[in-house]
Amino acid sequence: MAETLDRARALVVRADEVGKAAAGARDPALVRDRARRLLDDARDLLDEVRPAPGTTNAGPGLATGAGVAIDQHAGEVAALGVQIARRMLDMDGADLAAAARPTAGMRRAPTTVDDPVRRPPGQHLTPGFPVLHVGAAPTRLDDWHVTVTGRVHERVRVPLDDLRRDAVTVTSDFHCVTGWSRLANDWTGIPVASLLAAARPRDEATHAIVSGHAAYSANVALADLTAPGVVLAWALDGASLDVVHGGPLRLVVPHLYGWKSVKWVTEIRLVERDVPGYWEERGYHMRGDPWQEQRFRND
Ligand SMILES: Nc1nc2c(c(=O)[nH]1)N[C@H]1C(S)=C(S)[C@@H](COP(=O)(O)O)O[C@H]1N2
Ligand SMILES: [Mo]
Repeated sequence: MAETLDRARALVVRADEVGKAAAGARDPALVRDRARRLLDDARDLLDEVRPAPGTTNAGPGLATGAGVAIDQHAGEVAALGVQIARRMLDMDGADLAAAARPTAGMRRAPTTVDDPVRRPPGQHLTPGFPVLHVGAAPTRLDDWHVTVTGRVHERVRVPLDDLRRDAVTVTSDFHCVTGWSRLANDWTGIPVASLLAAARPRDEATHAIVSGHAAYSANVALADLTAPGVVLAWALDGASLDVVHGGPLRLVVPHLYGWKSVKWVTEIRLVERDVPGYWEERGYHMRGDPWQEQRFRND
């Protein structure tokens, strides 16, 4: 099982190398060839780890511990390898090189120079900005608003346009549990602390369940949710946030693994004890600190 995970991670590292090679490539055909082989390998691995039809990795099986989670995680990483390789094949050599440079409306390249000091253990940079979520992105985006519910003195419901009045821009790194990191992202949004202050949390509130489109959710301790740099964001690197990356409104908790950064946020519910969200129910860690490699429940 752990070996599968290593193989999956190696795929993403290879994708990273192909991406870097592409930027200075004299022979685009060679790069495409490497990307194609990568795609084949990633698909093979994905087939291996995908549960047989009719079975599921989720649910009570998790009582057996991190094994199931690692299996699912390897699937997620392999899927990421497929995604990256496919994207590479969709581009020709020139496009791949261009992908390493800033695009119009962006102040910097999607993947900047590596900074090992800022990469937590087991993480590496990937080309571009992978898109990772379960289910499909929402299609109805008008009239977006977020509610703060649960253990609060005052339930609030704030339309996105009102949030925009208190905009801040913060720079932070993003680390996905599948092993990729994207450094130096400029997120524009509202500090979650200000939104929560408006709802006046009750004394007994210790955690929040942040939920969004497609029944996704993540649990975050209030101390983590109100930390500096934690925002509900609608723009990234100077451009409005793509729907696939969580636009019109996503949570960004840069000091925890990316699965806590819920996309398409509609509700923050304050609770008086730590209850698992979507991935936590499936074996991921309750907190998810990348510097301590808190990937799975028992880490
Ligand atoms: N609503 C929703 N938010 C989500 C997810 C999801 O499946 N649904 N996936 C999470 C995971 S595992 C990661 S790593 C990041 C990925 O963000 P990105 O697609 O913008 O790179 O979104 C997080 N937020
Ligand atoms: Mo993730």
